Amino acid sequence: MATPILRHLLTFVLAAGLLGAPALRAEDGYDLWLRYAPLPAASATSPASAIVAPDNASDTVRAARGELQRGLRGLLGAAPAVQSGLIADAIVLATPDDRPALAGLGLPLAALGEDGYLVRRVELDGVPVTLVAANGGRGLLYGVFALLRHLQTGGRLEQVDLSSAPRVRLRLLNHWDNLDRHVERGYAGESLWDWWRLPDVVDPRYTDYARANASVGINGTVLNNVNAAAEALTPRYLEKAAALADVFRPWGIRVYLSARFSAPVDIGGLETADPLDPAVRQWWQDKAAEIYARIPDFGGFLVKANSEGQPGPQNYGRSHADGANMLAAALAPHGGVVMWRAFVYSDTDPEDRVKQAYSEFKPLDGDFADNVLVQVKNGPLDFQPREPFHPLFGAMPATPLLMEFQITQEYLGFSTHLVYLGTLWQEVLQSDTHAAGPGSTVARVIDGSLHDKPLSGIAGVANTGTDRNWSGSIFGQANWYAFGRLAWDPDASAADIADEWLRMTFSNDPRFVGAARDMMLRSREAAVDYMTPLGLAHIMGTGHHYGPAPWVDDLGRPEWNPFYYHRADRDGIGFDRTRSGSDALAQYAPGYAAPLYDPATTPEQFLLWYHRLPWDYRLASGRTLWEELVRHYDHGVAEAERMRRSWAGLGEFVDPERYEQVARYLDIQVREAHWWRNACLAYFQQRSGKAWPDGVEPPPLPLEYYRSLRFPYAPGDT
Ligand code: GCW
Repeated sequence: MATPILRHLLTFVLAAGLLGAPALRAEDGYDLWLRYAPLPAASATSPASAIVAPDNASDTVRAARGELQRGLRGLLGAAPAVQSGLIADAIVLATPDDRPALAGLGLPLAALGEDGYLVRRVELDGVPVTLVAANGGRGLLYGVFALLRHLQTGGRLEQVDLSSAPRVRLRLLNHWDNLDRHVERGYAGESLWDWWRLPDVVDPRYTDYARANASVGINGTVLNNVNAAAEALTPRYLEKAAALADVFRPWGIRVYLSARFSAPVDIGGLETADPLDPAVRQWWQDKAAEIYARIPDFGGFLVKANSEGQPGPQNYGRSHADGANMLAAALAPHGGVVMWRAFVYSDTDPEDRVKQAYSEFKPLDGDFADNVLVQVKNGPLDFQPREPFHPLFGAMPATPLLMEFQITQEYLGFSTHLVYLGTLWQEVLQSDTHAAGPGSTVARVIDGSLHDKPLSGIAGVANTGTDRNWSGSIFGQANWYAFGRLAWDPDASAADIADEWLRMTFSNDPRFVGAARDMMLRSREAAVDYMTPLGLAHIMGTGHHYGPAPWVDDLGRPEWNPFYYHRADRDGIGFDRTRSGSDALAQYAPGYAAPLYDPATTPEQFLLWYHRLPWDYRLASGRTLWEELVRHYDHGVAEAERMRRSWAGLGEFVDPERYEQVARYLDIQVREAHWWRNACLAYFQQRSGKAWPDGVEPPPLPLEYYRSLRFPYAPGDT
């Protein structure tokens, strides 16, 4: 009997043969959204006659030119030649410096800054052309990708009219990649960086990585894990990092490194890493000079200090600002920045964990050097399926705050759950902090506009690895893509981004795009519902964070335990963060916090995050809290099943290899959604003592079964 894959292939080949349709070429996902698949004849756009670019092109302009040729060859079947003379219907890449005629066109080039671009049909010296204009090479590169995206998503060359400039300066990936290639929280194979063979062997894949990032405007990458090995700063490894920097440079991507705070002791032979010690300061200055000698455009350091066992300035009785400023002073002469993480919670402090970062950092506002950004996770806990925005956003007007999102799905089912994160990030970015009155969105804190900050940044913890498809799953690629697009424009719409990605990755057929976009847009809420509905959080398995474990209550520190976050017993469930509890709400501006003090005016999605309520508490629906909790878990499962059904109807639009992988993963997701629902409800039912609501299926197995499951080799663990 044929395996499902064979069966699918067979049906597919037969159907294609019978209908005389061209067979969809099997694809493994390596090409991401840069497949440049031939445009269907019906929508074919008029070909370009040539690519006109300056003779003395920089590496970046050469990269742009090459990408344009590659893209057009795929999309239109032929790559126009590159030449320097103008001819009608050419695509012209130009900056005001190399083509003074641009000045006469009255184009709004000044507003584009260094990285913005403009693509439109114009007459240049009397010749009708498609112009890609920018103030420099990077802008041209981004303009070329925008033009290709326009064609890939069904736009026509003769109608092109695009203009955009990034709102955020630093648009970075953070790799939690160890030097032994293990990726902390990685679910897509090993690290892309083959540290051992670098710099002698430079994998061509590094170029494709850079192309993919450049195509969405990502302009920097932190190569190594924030739980950093000091060896990353030794000459041997700097040479390797320099080789990667050489590959990335033409694509507008700078290299950054995570710095271990104790490096002067670990690899420098000093006895202290005290940031106020002159020898320590000198050591970092020398280290910076050494790095810049090898990597002249090195971006700077990312630092996790005094957090989860990492060393930091507090080991020497100094503050986070002392530590950050010491590194900032070493980098400043070279133009580098320090990204100092605010992900701190103490191992001795009994304060509500979600309050601790604010308590620690807010008093330091104004103390950081000009080239320091404080890097803050989107929520105050840890990349949960849903959290309110972090209270530091809006609360440090004198400090540039860099947003840290997590692209890799540590708490969201790993790479086998289809969870489109664009909607999660949009929800955070559009949250109103009320810090400077209504309309003070997180997006405006991050892009620097709210408090007039010249430095701004967004980082995403990467989901890339050695898997052929880069992200461990095809739909995981959408999260990488969406991260880049939102970093460029934090007000972009997650729905539009999903639409674009689907068209580039699969097909422009509206029947496909409509159904698949619907799956993507509902997927995150589905995951919230089958994992942590109504404001629950952090009830995942210990260490690996795979699967449900709300019952865990015996770990060394209270906040390591899922139980700490829900406190379910006979009387009720939830964490009281109002005045009668931890009053974490006091860390937010009153405009945001006021309605949240009352459960009746708290959005249900945050109900148990802010309130502890009795099981019989009635929600707006008229149902009790217990009934509503059950309903949400059931709804999450139904949504996962619905996704699987939707995908089953989309086979004709997708090549068999990618179709099958998505289908198999959806099987896993449905199975695990049931598992989450059953395990959590079995546990909460036991804690509450409540009867199963009418018509609800009790979990098929006893709680003990779910509690007994162990996952010793789950990927990505520390
Ligand atoms: O999300 C948690 C992870 C750790 C991670 C830490 C952090 C890199 O479980 O693996 O360490 O956060 O962000 O520092």
